[in-house]
Amino acid sequence: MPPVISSISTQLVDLPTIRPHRLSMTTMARQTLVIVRLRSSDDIEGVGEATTIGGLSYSAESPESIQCNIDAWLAPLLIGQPADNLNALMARLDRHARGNAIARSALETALLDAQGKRLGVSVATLLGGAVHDHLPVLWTLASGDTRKDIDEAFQRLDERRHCQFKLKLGANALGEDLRHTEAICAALEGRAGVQVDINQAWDESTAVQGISALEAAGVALIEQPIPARQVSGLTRLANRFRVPMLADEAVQDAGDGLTLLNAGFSGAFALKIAKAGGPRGALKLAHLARSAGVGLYGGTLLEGTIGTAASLHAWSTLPSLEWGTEMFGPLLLQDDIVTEGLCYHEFGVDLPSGPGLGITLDEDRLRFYTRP
Ligand code: MUC
Ligand code: MG
Repeated sequence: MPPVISSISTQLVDLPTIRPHRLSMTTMARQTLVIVRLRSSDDIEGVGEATTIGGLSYSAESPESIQCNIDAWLAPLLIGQPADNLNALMARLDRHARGNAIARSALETALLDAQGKRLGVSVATLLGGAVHDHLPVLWTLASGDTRKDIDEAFQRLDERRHCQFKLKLGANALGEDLRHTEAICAALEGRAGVQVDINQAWDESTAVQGISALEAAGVALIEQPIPARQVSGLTRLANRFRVPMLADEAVQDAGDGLTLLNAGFSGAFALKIAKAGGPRGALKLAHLARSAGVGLYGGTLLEGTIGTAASLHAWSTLPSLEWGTEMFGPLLLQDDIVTEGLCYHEFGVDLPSGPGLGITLDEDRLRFYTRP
């Protein structure tokens, strides 16, 4: 008799950030993790996590909608089903529920964690095997203050924690954003690389003006300058400039990847397990991109340790990530809900060793931060 899924519970966990994190669409003072605990009849528990950014300001799912849709719709589809066949379980979700990629990602993560624990292997092994055990990680400078950002960058460099930095643009007028970026590029020249993420804030003509100046300042990569649905515009920008365009919100999953490739897009893709409904969907996009010769970037939706570990297990199976990763989510949070955090050193992070995700919840701290 195969084990069956006996229960799935969700809880909202609010963790304060180490400083306000300023993006084009919101400023974050805390991050909310939706923690999913999935138990089976063989007494094995798998843990998953869903996050987004600033309630509904990043996507159509909020922490509260993720919790509600898992509890009311997705969990009942899984409870009572054989726990050890991920393909069958995810196909069942596909058949009966639409959308909700972030919620699905948390469920798929919990299923992978449980199956790894059941078989005594890591999630990366379940996904075909890790080819890297240490991945590069950049840091996002988003305090909203140029001087503070420069000080923060030097501190991270001195600690040998990060040597690539991402700036969040689009909340200010273009001129102000350009002065901010030029000052940071000049301060870090020869010591670290700088890339920017506009999170869809510009229209195309502002993007042409902005990207010309950013290219001249030495910015290495331009992420999602214009709205996600403007595929032709993003393709035009990618063809116009030498500095590469990174598609983020425009490429949620392999279907979007195909749309961008068919349009002639020649930039890079940001992978996120949350966008693609889980680690396996993100890898499907990654393999499509690899076949088309498109570069990859291991993206975050500012996950905590559980979601970051799930992403790392997926990224570790890829032969190359041309643009590295931004799996710094746990470092942005003041505290954690696991017994042992991820190990960040030498400008990157270690892949946690299994079984499953290789992460254990700290029940006391989890209780402390859970929303009543
Ligand atoms: C995004 O859009 O890439 C990643 C890093 C960060 O600071 O925000 C996220 C979201
Ligand atoms: Mg982005």
